[in-house]
Amino acid sequence: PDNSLDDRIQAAKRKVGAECIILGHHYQRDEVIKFADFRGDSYRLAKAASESKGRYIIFCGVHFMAESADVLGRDGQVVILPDLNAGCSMADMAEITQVETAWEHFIRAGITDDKGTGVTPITYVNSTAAIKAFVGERGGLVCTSSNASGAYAWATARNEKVFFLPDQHLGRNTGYAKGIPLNEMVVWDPYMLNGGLTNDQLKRAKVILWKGHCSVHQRFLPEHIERMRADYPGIQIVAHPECRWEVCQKADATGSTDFIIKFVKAAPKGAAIAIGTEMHLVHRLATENPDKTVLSLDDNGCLCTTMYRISPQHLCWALENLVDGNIVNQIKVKPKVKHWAKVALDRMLEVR
Ligand code: CIZ
Ligand code: SF4
Repeated sequence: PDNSLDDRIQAAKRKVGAECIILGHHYQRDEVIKFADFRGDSYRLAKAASESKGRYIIFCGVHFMAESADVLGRDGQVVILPDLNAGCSMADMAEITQVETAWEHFIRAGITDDKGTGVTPITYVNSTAAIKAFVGERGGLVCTSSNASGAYAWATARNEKVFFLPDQHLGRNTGYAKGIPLNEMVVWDPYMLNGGLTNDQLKRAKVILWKGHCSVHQRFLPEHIERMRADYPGIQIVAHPECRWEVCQKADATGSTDFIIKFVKAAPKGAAIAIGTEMHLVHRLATENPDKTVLSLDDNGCLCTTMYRISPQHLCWALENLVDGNIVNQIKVKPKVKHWAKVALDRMLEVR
C-alpha cells in the first residue's frame, strides 16, 4: 500500500484549512471516510452542506448528493465530487423527460393539473436536480430514507394521491407503514405505453410508484432472513427501506443508515445483528462493535460500485488541486433548475 497518500491528503487538507469541509456518506470506503469532517446519511449530509460556512465542500458520496449540496449551499460556495463517475443506478432510472411524459399522462387522465392539484409528487433524494425541481414546482417535496414517513404525511395533507419517485421499494414500504394497503398502490413503468396502467387504475390508486430500485439493496431476499434466523437463533434483522417490501416485512426494524448505526450501538453486548445495507457500512459496524456479532444479511456482501469509485487517490487529487488554486470536478446545478430544486429540498429539511 502507498502510505504516503495519507500524508499527502492530510498535508493538503491542512493547507486549505477551514475553507474546505469534507463530507462523507456512510457507504464510503474506510480509506476515504476517515478524512471526512462530517459523516452521515443523505439527510444529515444535506443539512451539513446547507449549514457549512467554508468556501469549498468536497463531497465523498455520489453525484445527486453533490448536486443537492450545490443547491442548498451559499452563493459562491463550490461543491467538488472527487470522481465524476460516482453516480447512482437508482437515480439513473428516472429521467426528467420520462417524468414529464408521465405527468402529462396524469393530466390527460384527469387526476391532476400542472400545479399538482390532485397528486402530490415526492422524490427520494436519490434523483437528479431536474426531477427535484419538477417536483418542487408542482407542490411536492424531496424525502430521504430518514424522513420518508413525515414526507408522506406532508404530501397527503395536501392531496390524497401521491406520486413517488424513483424508488418503488421506499415508496411502497413507507406507504404501507402509513396504512395504505398494497392494492391501493400501482407501479408506473416508464418503458411501457401509458406506464402500463389504465386510467381507471390511476384514478383508484392512492400511490403511484415509479418503477425504479437500488440494485444493491434489491439483492437482499426474504430467504436470507430465514437462513439467518435458522443459523443464529435470536438474531435481530435490520434492513434499509430500499430493500424489497417482503424483506422489510420480515425484518425486526427498518431505517436509514443513521438509524442502522444507532440500532447496532444500542444493542446489548453479545447481541447478533444482521444488516441489509451496503457492505462498507456493515464491515465498519462490525469492527466498531467487537462485543457484538454484526453480519451482512447476504453472506456475499452487497457493494455499491459507484460509491466505491471515490478513492483516496481522487480525494488527494481534488485537495492538492485546491492547494494550487485549481477547482476540479465542480458540480454546478443550472440556475433555472436550482430555484425549484431548492424549494423541494427546503421542504425536505423542514419535515422530520
Ligand atoms: O443511497 C443510499 O442508499 C442512501 C442515501 C442511504 C442512506 O440512508 O443514507
Ligand atoms: Fe444508489 Fe443504491 Fe448506491 Fe445508494 S446504494 S448510491 S441507491 S446504487
